[in-house]
Amino acid sequence: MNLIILGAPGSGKGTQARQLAEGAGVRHISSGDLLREAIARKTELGQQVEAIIGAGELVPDEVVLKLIMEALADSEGSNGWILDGYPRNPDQAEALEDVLSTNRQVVDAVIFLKVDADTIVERLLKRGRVDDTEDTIRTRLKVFEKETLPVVEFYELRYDVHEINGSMAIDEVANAIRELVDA
Ligand code: B4P
Repeated sequence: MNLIILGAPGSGKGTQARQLAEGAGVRHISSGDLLREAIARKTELGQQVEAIIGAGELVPDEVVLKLIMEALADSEGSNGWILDGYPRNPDQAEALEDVLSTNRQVVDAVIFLKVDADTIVERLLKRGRVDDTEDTIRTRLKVFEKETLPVVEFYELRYDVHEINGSMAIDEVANAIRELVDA
């Protein structure tokens, strides 16, 4: 099973992808986690992206694509993957289509978690990660509307995009995703 989870920051992408991947025995590929790992290890790439993430802006496409390609290559031979946080703009979506067609892989489902902005701000302030300050959250939401919402339209032209209400409790969202994946 190869799945893409789209949604605003704080919509529950990471939360749901982690649970679902564990249950289904597939690889969870989170662009945010890969970038944060690079920052924690103080690699050259990590130092390059730290300030960008702190400001709530998107990291350059070629930097993230490299990490995603490595993770997809690593997951070859597994039962599949769940992509969380990638693609985040139409150019990344195009690049992913190219990589998947080269690897002869297909996308089985695209899920879009929809949550209103006030709920998102409330959730992320509670989490309190380094990029979860009110100003940065507002920037990330603007970036999402401008850059990532067009990705939903990109996929609607190619696949069935399943919209799920991400404002429900974590378990309810998980059940809704599972019903869809098992169908
Ligand atoms: P991400 O790591 O993707 O961070 P995120 O959008 O905030 O979502 P995340 O998955 O972590 O959180 P979730 O909604 O599950 O990106 C961070 C930064 O990395 C970006 O701003 C950007 O700079 C960079 N980046 C990443 N990918 C990139 C790309 N492709 N291109 C360029 N740059 C990129 O959960 C949030 C909180 O809500 C948690 O505390 C959780 O417990 C809570 N929660 C979740 N579901 C809930 C529910 N149903 N009810 C109540 N609380 C819930």
